[in-house]
Formats: sequence, structure tokens, C-alpha cells
Amino acid sequence: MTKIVSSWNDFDPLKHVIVGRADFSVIPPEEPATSEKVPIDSEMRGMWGPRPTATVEAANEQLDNYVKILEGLGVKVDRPTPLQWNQAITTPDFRTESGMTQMPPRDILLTIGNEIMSSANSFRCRYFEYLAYWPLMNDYFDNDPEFKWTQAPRPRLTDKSYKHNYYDEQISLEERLERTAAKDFVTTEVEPMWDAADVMRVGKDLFIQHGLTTNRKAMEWFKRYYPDLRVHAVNFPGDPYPIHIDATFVPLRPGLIINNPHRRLPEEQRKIFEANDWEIVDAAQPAHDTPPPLCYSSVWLSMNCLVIDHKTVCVEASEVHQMEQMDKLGMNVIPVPFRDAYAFGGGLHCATADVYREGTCEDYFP
Ligand code: DAV
Repeated sequence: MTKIVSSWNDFDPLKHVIVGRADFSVIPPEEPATSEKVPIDSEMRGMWGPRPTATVEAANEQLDNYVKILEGLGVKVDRPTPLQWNQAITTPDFRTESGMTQMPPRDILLTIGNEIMSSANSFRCRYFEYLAYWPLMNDYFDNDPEFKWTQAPRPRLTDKSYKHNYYDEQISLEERLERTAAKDFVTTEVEPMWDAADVMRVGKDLFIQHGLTTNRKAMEWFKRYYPDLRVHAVNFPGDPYPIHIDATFVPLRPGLIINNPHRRLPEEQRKIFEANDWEIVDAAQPAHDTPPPLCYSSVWLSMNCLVIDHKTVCVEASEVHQMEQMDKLGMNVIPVPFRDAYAFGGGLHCATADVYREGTCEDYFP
């Protein structure tokens, strides 16, 4: 029996990671949480069903290549066990016609110290996604006597969990931005709901984005569950579809964060970083004007990088501006081709979940 699971942040030396798979991925039908999220001009609006086989194969090829690159860097890689998502999901409270994927593990698994917790996602289609990681969790449980295998309280996701008529075809981008600024999102506060990718871990501090996928009640839940950690709710005006913090606010090493220049952390919330001499740098412009076809995410997956250690970072291979900026910031850049996988739920950070990084729980913001 050895120690398998431990990770307190996104930048200490990475030794063991989970990388998702694209198999059986489905574009889910509209539901109260997702219809609010698919941009009006997206070609995905109104369409659902299994993703085309050729796109699944292309994504898996890039995911497999990413695994080889990580292994070449000395990182152990585990993979989920795909489930057939093209079947209805039914609970006592709701029914939806399909699941989604097991491509972005970062949305589902939150590693804090020796614990990996499955999240309380607000999308009905993601209700059973954690099952794809169960064989791995079971294996860690059998072999690491200190591993805490946990599951956040499962939200019921009844109609009460969402604001209805929140979305309206006529809503303009300006109105969306006003809603973000007013912290008016599709989810209600009847129960805690959160995606793991909304949580930025920096040792003793958790910075959690309040947006379309994580509500305020989740912040309160985190405070009570982790009384020894400090929980900070953050929000980023300027993002019309605020989901997940990892294309918005990304730490590269202790003392350095890149921030999406369209989604700046408000002055009030910057104080804790500035008071502790952390530098917040505007991220470089993406190299692309549009996301690839059938992709939910924005072009800002350019900054969705995976930090290997304080001096090494994986960046998507076509993101020339982001790579150049990382280089100037003193990082060794490992280019990883990944745009064929974007449509399956995100970039190089999204596609992974931490199992083990060296280091301990440090207090960076005393
Ligand atoms: O900018 O669309 C993508 C994050 C996906 N996990 C964005 C956020």
C-alpha cells in the first residue's frame, strides 16, 4: 500500500493524472441548465445526438497523443472507462434523453489533498458521468490507505433548481453581460450545485467561480465541508457565458496568474493577490477567431493549459501567442495538438484531473 492521491494546487510537480476519453460522446438535448449555455449563434443549438464517429476518432487520437507526451514527461496517466451515453437518464426527479461524455474529467473530479470528490453538476445529462471514473477510484481506494473517496451531495435537479424563462432568444450580448455583472444566472439557490472546473485550488485557498454552473449555495457548502480552507467566491464580469474558471483565471506558479483580458477579476477581489505580491498578467490573445465546429467553449481555451511544474507547461500547439507569452514568462512550453478534442468539453486542463502532485498544503495568502 502506497500513497497514490495528493494534490493541493495546479502548479506543483505533476506525477499522476487522469486524461479523459471521447468514446460514446453525445451532444445532449436541451435541458433547463444547458439551453441557457449554448450560444444563440452556435450551430449546436437545437441539435443533439451521438457525435459523429470521425470526430470521436480524431479527438481520441489527440487525447492518446497527449497521454504519450505526458508519459514522456514522467507523468503516470490513467484513463476513465467509457459508458454508453446515448441512453436516457432517469431519476425519481427528472428524465433526460441522454448523457454526455467522459472527456473533461476536470468538470467532475475535484482533488483536494488525499481526497477526490465527484461534483454536484447542474446539468442533468452529466448526472452519472462520475461512473466512468469509478473503476479508477475503486483502484485508488484498494491501494492507498489514506485515499478519501467521496461524493458531494447529489442535487435533485428538479425544475426548482433552474430559473425558467431565464433564456430568451431575443436576449442580446449586452443583456447577457449585464446579467453576469448582476450575478443573475440560470441556477437557483434551492440546493448546492457546482462543477469541479469552477474551483481553482491554491493550497489553503479555494477560489470558486460563481456562474452558470456553480451557485452561491455551493460556496456555503464548501465553507462547511472544508473548515480548514478559505473559500473565496469570485466572478468575472465580461464573460457572457461564465462556466469554469480554467479559461479565465489560471495560475502558472506561486505568485503568477494569467487572467483573460475580457474577463478581469474585479478590483475588490484582486486585493488578496496583490496584498501577497502575486502578479496577475493579461493572457495573450487566442490564435483563432472561432472555436472548432460543434464546440461549446470559447476561443479562450488558448489559455486552458496544463502546468507540469513551476517551469513547464503544456499549451495547445496552434496557440502561437499564448506559447510565446509563456516563454517570456519563463516557462518551458510543450506544444500539444488538441483542437480536435475541444468540442468534447475543453482544452488541455479540462481534459485532465489531478491524482498526484508533489508539495503540501501551503498558505500563499496569509
Ligand atoms: O471560455 O468557454 C471553457 C471552459 C471549459 N471547461 C470558455 C470556458
